[in-house]
Amino acid sequence: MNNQERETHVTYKFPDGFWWGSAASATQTEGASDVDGKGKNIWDHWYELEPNRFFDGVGPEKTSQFYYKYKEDIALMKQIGHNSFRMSISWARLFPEGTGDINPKAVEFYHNVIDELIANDIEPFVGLFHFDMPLAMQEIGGWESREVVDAYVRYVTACFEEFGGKVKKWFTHNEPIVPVEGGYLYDFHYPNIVDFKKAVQVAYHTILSSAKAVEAYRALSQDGQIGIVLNLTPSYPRSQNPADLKAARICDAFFNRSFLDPSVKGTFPEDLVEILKEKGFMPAIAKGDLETIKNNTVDILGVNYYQPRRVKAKESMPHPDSPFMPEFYFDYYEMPGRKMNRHRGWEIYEKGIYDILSNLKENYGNIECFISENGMGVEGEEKFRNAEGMIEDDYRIDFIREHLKWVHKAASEGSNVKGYHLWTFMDNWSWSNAYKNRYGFVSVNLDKDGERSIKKSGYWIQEVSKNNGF
Ligand code: BGP
Repeated sequence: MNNQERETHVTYKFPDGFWWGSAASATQTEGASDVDGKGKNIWDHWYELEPNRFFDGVGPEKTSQFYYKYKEDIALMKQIGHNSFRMSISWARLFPEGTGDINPKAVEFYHNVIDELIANDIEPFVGLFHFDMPLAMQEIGGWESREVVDAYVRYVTACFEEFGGKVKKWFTHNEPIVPVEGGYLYDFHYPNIVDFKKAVQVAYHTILSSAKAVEAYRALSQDGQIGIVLNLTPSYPRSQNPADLKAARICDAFFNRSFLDPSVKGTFPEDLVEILKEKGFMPAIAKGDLETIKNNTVDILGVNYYQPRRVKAKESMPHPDSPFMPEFYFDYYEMPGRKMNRHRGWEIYEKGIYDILSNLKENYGNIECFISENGMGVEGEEKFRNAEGMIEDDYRIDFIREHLKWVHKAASEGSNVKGYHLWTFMDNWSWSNAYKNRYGFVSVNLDKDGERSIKKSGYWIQEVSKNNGF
């Protein structure tokens, strides 16, 4: 091998046409939260109510200003070799009241962004709901309300009609379990309710809304694919003893199969349904719903993977007055020697990504999928900026590379995995951590009007995408 061959020698070669890119969401990047007719969403509202619940008191208006800088940002995506990018449409920008008249300025903005991506050979992957319920819809009950499901279907249908000629990859929801957990169980998203029964209704309506979106999309016979993005957290038992195994299985039912089964198979996990029935937590299900869910499973699955769950059998019973939680059935434990991203408090377990892909291959018909988020949030990255002004984020390169090795292994064993998107393209505002942890291939300097600069990982992924491997 001569030197040049050695430099471009690719050990981990990915399937042809592999999607390389990153993901972001409207509320976390656009800014312009009250201009050009955008309506308020729950984040704008919650920030007005309780700014102290947000890290450093920084709210969603202070984002990376993608609304104004999208051309510059898309040029950077192109520069670092992206052939795809997942964005989301803000429902409250398109329909300020959630329903009713469409906002022409928003239509124009999203056309401009989509056109700019396509002109740069970057395939737009478009999400329709990324945690940002329009306030007007929350005021009539949010996902607890059937009316909101209907309004969502009108909103997504308008998106398909308006943008479907250009967008060929749609996603009904991003991590739909997170608004359930945050908003209705663990108090980290608005409306900050703690009520398991409501949480189940919200989860159920979200699942139904996704199936109805798939149905609406197919009715238009557009030649694209529609999917959902789920955050999957493999549940590993502490030991092989039956009590630990059972605990891990129930945890998996609550946090993974709850959304995965209906989205991909059109059915609900029996063990979970049994618990809901036994405890009197079954949601209200209208006639015809279950057929809608059964008949409208997704074409493609986005997998967000950050961390596993380490599970053991329940050791002590909760206080009888404490509100019902999934954790009534299991405890978490800290696996000795585990690797941690201490900034975010999440375990790093690269093989988890392989286990998910293997599970999809074995148990979910090897559905077409891609890694739609994976990433490492790090505090204080400025200290890694070198004399030339580049952040040397070697830890992020290691993180991505080690995960990609497992994705590669899964692909070589027949997994139908088609791409890898990092969370996220550029440092952005996070729901409760604002700018504490930085995730991007590109840094955003908030003190210098959001000045962008490509990090070392951005140059690294440029090579990886060019070589379709590393
Ligand atoms: C996922 C979300 C993203 C993003 C990411 C990082 O759950 O889809 O929107 O925020 O997690 O998490 P965080 O911002 O909380 O560190």
